Amino acid sequence: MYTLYARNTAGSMAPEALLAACGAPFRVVILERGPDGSFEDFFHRINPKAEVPTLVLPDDSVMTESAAIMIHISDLFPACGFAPAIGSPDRARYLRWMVYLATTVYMSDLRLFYPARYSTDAAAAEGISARAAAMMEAEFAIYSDALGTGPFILGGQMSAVDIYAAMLCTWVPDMQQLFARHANLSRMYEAVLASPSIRAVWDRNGV
Ligand SMILES: N[C@@H](CCC(=O)N[C@@H](CS)C(=O)NCC(=O)O)C(=O)O
Repeated sequence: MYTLYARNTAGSMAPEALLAACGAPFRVVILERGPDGSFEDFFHRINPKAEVPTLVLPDDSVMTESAAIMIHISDLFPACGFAPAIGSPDRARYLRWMVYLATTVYMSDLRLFYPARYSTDAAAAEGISARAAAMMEAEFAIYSDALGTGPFILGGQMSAVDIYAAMLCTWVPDMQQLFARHANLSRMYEAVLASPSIRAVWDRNGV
């Protein structure tokens, strides 16, 4: 049994959708914040960085880092077809864009919404957010070009990268405007959400 520590709509949504789509046995533990905004003490003992997603594996080892979790789960459930096998021609492209999204769009999103965490100068927050929004737009534009008519990053075959990208789209303050600018992202998002098990996780998260 996998245990996914999560917050609705946060970075745990893609791993939750992947676990569901793979038919993996898992439970979701939704974390609550204390009055000071921090997570409960027990969670800091599981993940010293106190971030979601945090996944406890069946052997009780702990995995963090959303992209690593996506890659690991997809590899463990090859029958689901969400990861090209090691050595297959698509593997490099799959890894490239998974890590791209985790290190660019995800990080820009954090700076956009939590600017105070990125400077000791409170006055800098507005500029950090504004710059992050611009960077996120440029990063999505690069990803949209890479998608082409896809609809997925590997063409006709959905992979874990697409689930991850769909989650990141939901964090854009105006997702419909994003889709108006980037038809490739819109097409990819609709194709990912056509999966009933993924749609059900989006619904459970309240998206
Ligand atoms: N690099 C990490 C980032 C995880 C992360 O920053 N998660 C956010 C939510 S999306 C979080 O839990 N932040 C802690 C907080 O908000 O207190 C990953 O890819 O999993």
